[in-house]
Amino acid sequence: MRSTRVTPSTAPLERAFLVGITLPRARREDEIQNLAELELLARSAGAEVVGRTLQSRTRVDGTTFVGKGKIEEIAREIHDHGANLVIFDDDLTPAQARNIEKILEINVIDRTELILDIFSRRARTRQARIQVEIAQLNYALPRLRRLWEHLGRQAGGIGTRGPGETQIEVDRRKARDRIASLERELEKIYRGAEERRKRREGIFTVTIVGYTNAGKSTLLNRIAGSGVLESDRLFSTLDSTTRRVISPGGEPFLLTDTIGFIRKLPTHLVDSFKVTLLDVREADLLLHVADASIDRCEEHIEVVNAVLEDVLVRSGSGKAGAGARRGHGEAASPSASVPTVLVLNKIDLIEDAGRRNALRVKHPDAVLTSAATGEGADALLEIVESHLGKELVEAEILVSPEEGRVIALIERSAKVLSRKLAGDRMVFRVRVRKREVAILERERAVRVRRAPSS
Ligand SMILES: Nc1nc2c(ncn2[C@@H]2O[C@H](COP(=O)(O)OP(=O)(O)OP(=O)(O)O)[C@@H](O)[C@H]2O)c(=O)[nH]1
Ligand SMILES: [Mg+2]
Repeated sequence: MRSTRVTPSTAPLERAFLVGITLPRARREDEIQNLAELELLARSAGAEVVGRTLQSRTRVDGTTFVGKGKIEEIAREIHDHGANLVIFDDDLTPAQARNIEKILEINVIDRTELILDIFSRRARTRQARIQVEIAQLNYALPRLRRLWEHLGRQAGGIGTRGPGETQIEVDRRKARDRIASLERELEKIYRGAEERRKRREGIFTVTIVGYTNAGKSTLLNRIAGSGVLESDRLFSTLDSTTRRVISPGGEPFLLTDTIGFIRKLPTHLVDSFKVTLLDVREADLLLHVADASIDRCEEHIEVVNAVLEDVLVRSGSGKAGAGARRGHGEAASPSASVPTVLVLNKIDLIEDAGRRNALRVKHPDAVLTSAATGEGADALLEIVESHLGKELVEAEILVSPEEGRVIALIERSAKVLSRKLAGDRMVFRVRVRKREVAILERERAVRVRRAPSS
């Protein structure tokens, strides 16, 4: 298995101080975990976390988010730790951010800005870059004034990359024009992707979804043996990667790795990543990968289900709906008609047999895997195969040997059981999806005879 790993290139530039609050209805334990996740995010953005604080409040302060006294305390901590960046775990209004910056005289960003920054660092393809830039511009629009103040003071830090850096002089109108033009470009890319999807229509498509860092890319690499970036940083994958895989029984299917989800995923991102997330809507089977080794496993599963629902409902998919039907062997999933298999990954890290059993009891239909060691991969492939098998029929396809394109199509999308030349025709005996038979029947050069049993 080939894999590329991210290695930190230089010493961290930013020394970040993290701030969270606990409101009356939240559990302090949860907020501590949330801050730990914020720390992972900050580190993924290349910052070093030098301190943190969690304040219990009855409500959010409209002017400075946390209370005045707390801000003064933060000011002292920043000084003591030599921090040069403050990151709030919740989204700040433009006014709050401005006010806090005035007092602290230091770069202040919120969770959304941090996530957008990570995305902008990770974006590699044109599509991902456009998606991130649209999200950044939409986020920046109501905050332009603050952004310009920012840039007047310092540049190059977390949260100041992207549109701000290159378009310091643009006004709102220009930003909107830019968004419109990016959206047009995205639309073109989208149409290209549509074409590609049409071409692969008929092949069983399995899409891997899950919380960031759950091991989705590692699982894809394990199953498809391909070099997709896997790393312990958050949001390593921004673009969907699709690999063609042959099941143990010899049936081809497509396996797609997607962007990770996270608690409080910025809305702008969900919107602009819709193209990527089409892979979710159009899947025949979803593999929901969760990191079973962490305390928050259940919570992450719920977050992913909620984002899936958001994506499916807001993108107007007919597959979504409130009354999600749950078939046997399928995880509780909002993606109604897309069957979903829950994959509890990283079980190599769970040595305690009691904990493994508890997982099995809680999720009787889930597959326990370790993408790292390969444990459970065969069981997972069997499940994929059983879903795939439900849709397969045997057929005989007659085609002229000159029809190279059609022959390639047959060989790509079907399991060829035998092939022979009969007169001026090639006769393929295949096991293939019903949908694929329908597609082949549309080809003029082809005659399809379904096997009597199907
Ligand atoms: N011990 C152990 N580590 C794993 C396993 N699967 C993945 N990892 C590690 O977990 C980290 C995240 O793995 P990825 O495959 O990059 O996770 P991902 O879900 O693709 O993450 P994003 O693309 O960032 O959303 C990497 O350091 C992997 O080596 C596993 O089964 N066991
Ligand atoms: Mg990944």
